[in-house]
Amino acid sequence: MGFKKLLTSKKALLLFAASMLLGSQQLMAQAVAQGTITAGTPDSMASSGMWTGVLYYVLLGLVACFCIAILGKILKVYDLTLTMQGKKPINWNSFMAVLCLVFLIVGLYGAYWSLTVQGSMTLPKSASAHGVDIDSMFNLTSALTLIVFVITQVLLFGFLFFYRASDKRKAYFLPHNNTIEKVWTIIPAIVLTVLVVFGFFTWQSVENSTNMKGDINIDVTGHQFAWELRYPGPDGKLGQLDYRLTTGLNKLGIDYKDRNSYDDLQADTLVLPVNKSIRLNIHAQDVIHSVFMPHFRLQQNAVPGLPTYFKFVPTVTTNQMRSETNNPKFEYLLYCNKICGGIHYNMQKVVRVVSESEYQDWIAKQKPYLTDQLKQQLKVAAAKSSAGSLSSNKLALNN
Ligand SMILES: [Cu+2]
Repeated sequence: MGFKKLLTSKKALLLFAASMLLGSQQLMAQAVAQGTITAGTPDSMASSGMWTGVLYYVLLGLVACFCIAILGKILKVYDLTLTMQGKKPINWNSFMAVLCLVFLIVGLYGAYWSLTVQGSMTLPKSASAHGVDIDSMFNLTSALTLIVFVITQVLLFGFLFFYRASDKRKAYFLPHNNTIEKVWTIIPAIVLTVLVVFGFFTWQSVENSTNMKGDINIDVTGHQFAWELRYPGPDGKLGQLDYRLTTGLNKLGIDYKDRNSYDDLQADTLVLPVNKSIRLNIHAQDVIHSVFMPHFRLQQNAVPGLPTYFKFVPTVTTNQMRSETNNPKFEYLLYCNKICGGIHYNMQKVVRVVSESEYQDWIAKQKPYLTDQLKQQLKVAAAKSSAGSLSSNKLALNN
């Protein structure tokens, strides 16, 4: 095979992709074992050293492929020599059958390795009340599919091994068997029905949260490329928003004709009191973003012009999670889960779950959105408006 042909060969590309994948997975597993990275913090993976390591595994994969090809050629020569000497040639059917058995054992070990080593790289236990239900649904689905996976692989490769072509027996012709048809239709139908119904009720309980009262209402607004947070002030109510009122100072377009807006607060960190029901009101100002808080098993799109919301109860404080994960630097994060533009990766916010008293201390220190500068701007706008210009964002400060 010429070099040009090798480059365009699908098999060669497939081998290259497989070695890249295996190499990066192997290195990630090593990094986790050494404690260089921790579960849930994939950003720290982007080190140049890792890619040199992947290249090493790609080369190792290519060397292994060459060795197998050379071994194949040697066997072929050996086989031809046996034929020339009038001896019994290699039984290729038995040879392939043994290879199938080896493939089954290596493959099953690979699946076990992946479960134990990479399994530890998944997220830690859920930190929200509904997350426990989602996790149990995920675990049940994984357990069932794992059982089916092992049974089907053992049957597939076991049949290839035990019923390989042989001169000593004749193949059994089986055109149709109703019992087998019934078994492999009814059993998957029952299992899938159980999974779908279980999933439906779990999803209903998560999304259909109308009877869960939101103790704290928080506005989360996405724009390219940051999240803005708005907390209600002492009145516990958030004022109305109107995107047409957005200015340099009034970044969210808060409507100050609504008195509930006066004491609204701005914050840099999403701080949540533990075991309280939280309602996130989700907005977007430009393109579709997505509020993604994986530790709370929470994701909801932020759509311009269509406010959405998500209610949930955080159940594990940041400090508890730090001691449980043995990681004193652990932080919950709020990500954007829509590729919304060039600096999409920058849309991260720290989420901190604290006790009720810590929350009260923190909220008391947050600054109001209505700054003196903004008050000044609104007064000018109100004066202009009363002088006959277009109606604008008036401020009724005579309370
Ligand atoms: Cu985004």
